[in-house]
Amino acid sequence: MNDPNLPGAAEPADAANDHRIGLGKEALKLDFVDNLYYVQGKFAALATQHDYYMALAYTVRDRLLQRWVSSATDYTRRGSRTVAYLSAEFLLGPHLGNNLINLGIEDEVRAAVGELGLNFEELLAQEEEPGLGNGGLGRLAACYLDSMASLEIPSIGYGIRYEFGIFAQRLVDGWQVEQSDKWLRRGNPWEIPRPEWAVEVSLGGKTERYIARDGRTHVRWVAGRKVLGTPFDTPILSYRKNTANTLRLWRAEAPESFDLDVFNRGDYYGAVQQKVVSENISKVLYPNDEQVQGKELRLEQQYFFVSCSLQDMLRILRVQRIALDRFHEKFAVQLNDTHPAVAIAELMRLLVDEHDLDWDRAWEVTRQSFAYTNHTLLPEALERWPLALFARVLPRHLEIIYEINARFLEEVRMHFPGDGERLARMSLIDESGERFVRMANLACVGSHTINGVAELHSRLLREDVLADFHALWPHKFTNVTNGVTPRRWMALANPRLSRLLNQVIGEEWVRDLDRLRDLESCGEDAEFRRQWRFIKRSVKEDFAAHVRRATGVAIDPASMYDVQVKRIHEYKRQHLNVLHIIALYLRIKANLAGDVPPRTFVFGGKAAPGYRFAKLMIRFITAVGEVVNKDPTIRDQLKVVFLPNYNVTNGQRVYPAADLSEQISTAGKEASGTGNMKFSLNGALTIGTLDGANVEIREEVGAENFFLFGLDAAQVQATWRDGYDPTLFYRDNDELRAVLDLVSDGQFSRGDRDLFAPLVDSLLRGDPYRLMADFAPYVQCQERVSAAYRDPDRWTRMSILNVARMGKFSSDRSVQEYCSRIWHVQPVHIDLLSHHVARVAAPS
Ligand code: F58
Repeated sequence: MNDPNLPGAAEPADAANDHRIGLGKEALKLDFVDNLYYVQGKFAALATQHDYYMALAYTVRDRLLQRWVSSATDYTRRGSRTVAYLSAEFLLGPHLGNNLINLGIEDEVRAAVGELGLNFEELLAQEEEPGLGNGGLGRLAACYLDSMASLEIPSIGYGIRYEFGIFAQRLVDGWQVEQSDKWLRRGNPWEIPRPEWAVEVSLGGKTERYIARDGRTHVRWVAGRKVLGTPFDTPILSYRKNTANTLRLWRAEAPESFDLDVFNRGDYYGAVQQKVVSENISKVLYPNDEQVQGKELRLEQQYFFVSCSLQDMLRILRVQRIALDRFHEKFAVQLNDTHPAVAIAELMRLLVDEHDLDWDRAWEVTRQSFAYTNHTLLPEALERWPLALFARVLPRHLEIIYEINARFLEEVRMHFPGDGERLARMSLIDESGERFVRMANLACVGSHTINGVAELHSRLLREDVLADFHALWPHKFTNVTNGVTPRRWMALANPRLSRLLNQVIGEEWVRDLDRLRDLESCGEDAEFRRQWRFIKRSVKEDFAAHVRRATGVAIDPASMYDVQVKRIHEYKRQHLNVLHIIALYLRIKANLAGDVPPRTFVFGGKAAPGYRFAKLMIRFITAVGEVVNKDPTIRDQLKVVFLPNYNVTNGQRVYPAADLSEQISTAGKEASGTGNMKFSLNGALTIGTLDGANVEIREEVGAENFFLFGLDAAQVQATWRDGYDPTLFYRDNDELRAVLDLVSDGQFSRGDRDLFAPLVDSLLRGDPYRLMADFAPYVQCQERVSAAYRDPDRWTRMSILNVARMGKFSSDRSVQEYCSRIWHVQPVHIDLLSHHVARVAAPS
């Protein structure tokens, strides 16, 4: 091992100090000062903390660029098969700390900025996180980029450069208030615009038929308007390899030519207005999770980034002199849910209309290019576009979808003759009432592989949501259970635990998470358990200090931290958690609690701005907190905090501090969950239902190390089939009745009996998420949790075993499965170009 460019390798003294690439402290210091002056244009007397952060970010970026140019050069030279990961969301989180971990220069940088008289943590805290996603789906895309780079898989992430990411959440009088996320306000040092690769995207207008020179009828799309897509590239660094891949996000602008037209008509304001309309497309991330809105602008967003990305892929083919009809050999295109599914029609249009391929060949290429990941079981989250809207925005694509549909339905008829109902269900067009384009059906028809994100989810897709497609094409279906990156969610988020792991099992676990197994025997070592507890305790102290700053509430690090952080949704059942808190509250007040260990309940999560019930759930949490936290009879045995603005940064704070992870969704509703994995990897135990990846987590860590409760998916289904009466639980369970009566009486709303009435009503009238059935089992299960927590040695053993057995849930494993079973892409090892070559010989 003598690669001078790999961190940790024996570096010649001069390489460590090379200008802009050296990883040694002195080079970092020099370049930092250089960047402050020459890039940021500041000097000590005027520089703010943010200027220093920018200088440091540029210093780190310089090191990334050498790896990035080397990777791009290698991929181009070899024409490497490449994953194109299409996702409307990438929830990245801050770059700086992560890049330092991946480069392996955290200590050097800490020392360098220290010697310059600066505080490293303070600089890190300056970074605005790019919150370009809603939740699990967007964060998964970010974890997969990290793993693809670290596994040396050639890949490009394609998405939208939203000017405003997910809103910032504040709490005012216990209610959620949204604030726009101006993450670009002070500049983004991690991205590089590439205006030379901008592309035009058409929207609206009409189609025309004409006879081309080959004598065949062709179709021309006469656009109503055009927008320009400019790519902004962010390097995605691998963990201690030379690979740096690209995340390419598109920003919408008005094309010059279009401007000119309007100017020439003398309509200056009209021209500016056009600009505004065009730029709107990449203005803001839609903040809804699970409940899709059929908004025209959203369809425009989806089509915009998809068309830009496919045109970009065609450009890459041209540069590498690869024939168009070998598109599928060069690219494995992954559709992250149906949001980019219009890509199927767009690739057909590009190949057939713009590049004269015949339909059958184009369709073969298309079908061999795409694979589709489904992320939901909720019917209301399946995307469908009103036909009239679709026709208005994408007239040509609708024609193409009709043609695909006609041929597809012919195939269905052949397989299932005389089954009209099946035909109606499978059609790409929903004609049961108002007509819609069904995006999941389009994705299934145009993809070679369809996967769910956990075993249970994939089974429910096969048996229920996509059963008709499974009956027709069973070979297309597979499962890839989600995973999370151990770099961000362990090494970066939990440095203390990581240091202990490094000491005891070596450092390889970061790239090979199965190595955690070596911890299994440590649970029997009393000294190790003591260290384990010491670390958890100190992380909990830091978290308490953070909670104090963020909310003003004092929490006790000696109490059990019982945490539920995720988007707020009825199916995730934060309100079930609250009902349990109220039950404990009543028990303590009645002196019936016995010897319960003190608990701190931590909640965090955003509600979609238009989802009134979810906002009321937040108010319910904060209202119970207000009463419980200041009730002297509770004597600090219970605390309830709502941590505002749950995002990646706050996730990095909370997962390492948690003792108990709440994964309590109604069975059959959560596709996978990934927070469940982050908690367990940081030593929290899980209380959960048999839903999503909980099933597999429990399998891995062992039933005896997992707190299971509640109906399973089949039992939930049975309640729908056989009837369900939530009032019976109210009638028969005294504790549940007391809890709900207290809420109805206005105990948590200063006597206002109306405030939480919608909540209580939803439970007593229908209870679609089956909280009433699961309440008693949940409370009993929580008693088992308390009993286990009272025995620190037992709890610690369980915690160690949880971590030791979580290796499966690395996103490296997930990505490897995609690579071997779906993408058929191989790793490419990158040799670092020398500084000199990188500077002068990069291909255009
Ligand atoms: C989530 N979906 C699933 N959607 O709910 C979760 O179980 C799973 O672990 C995760 O995907 C990753 O597979 C999700 O986050 C969204 O946020 C969409 C945003 C766009 C509108 C529709 C929902």
